Amino acid sequence: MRKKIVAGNWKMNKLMDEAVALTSELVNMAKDEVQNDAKIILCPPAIYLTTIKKYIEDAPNFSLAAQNCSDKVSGAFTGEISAQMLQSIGVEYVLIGHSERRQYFNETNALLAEKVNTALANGVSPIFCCGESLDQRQNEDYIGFVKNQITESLFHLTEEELLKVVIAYEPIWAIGTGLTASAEQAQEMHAALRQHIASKYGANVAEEISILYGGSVTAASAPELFASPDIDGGLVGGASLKSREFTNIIKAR
Ligand code: G2H
Repeated sequence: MRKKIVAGNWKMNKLMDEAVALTSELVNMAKDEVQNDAKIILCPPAIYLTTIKKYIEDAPNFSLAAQNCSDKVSGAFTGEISAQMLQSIGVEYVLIGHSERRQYFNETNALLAEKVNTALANGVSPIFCCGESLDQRQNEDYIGFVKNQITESLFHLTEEELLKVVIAYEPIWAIGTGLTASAEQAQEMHAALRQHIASKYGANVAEEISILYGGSVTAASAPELFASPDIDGGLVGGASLKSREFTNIIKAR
């Protein structure tokens, strides 16, 4: 059985008191919402991780993810946060390759492969983000483009390592735009990515990998998306900043 996951990517939002209030509300509303095989992952700004950890202590279905980590192990890299540091404060997951990092910080597939390696080497599971732009969807082999992101950043991993990775398909044209991919569009890509993984690692491994959908997910769009056979939950941005809306997305899982 694949893990069902709903992750909330807060991006660069919320001040400390707001972050604490949001977490407390979510824990109150959603701590009994999911069965043992399901997870809620909060991805606050790194500066809040240690504090937020205390607020999810009594909610075993909640975990934390950082939004990024360095590709380097340690040393003179001012401003960076290492995977080992995340592990040392009990953070289980890290987003790697979000399209905003690819776009604004020039993160390439090769660099992301290094980040995946350092995360795994330190016991932090990557939530690896991939997705195509609108131009690529309209003018290129968009499925081939996303498959290649996975090939270049993940296909050097052993089977055991890959099984620790969660994949998040986030079409760039649907991110923060209010344009959600239809359940059919998302399912088409998720099935293609699972098939791609099967071609390299075999069907059993592909069946075990959770593939999340991200891009303007709301409580209204989540039920149909999450009911699709290859969609194992969501990576939610804007709608994860509102406790009631995010709880309703969790319930749709
Ligand atoms: C995609 C998503 C969360 P939003 O970036 O990663 O954000 O739901 O606001 O499109």
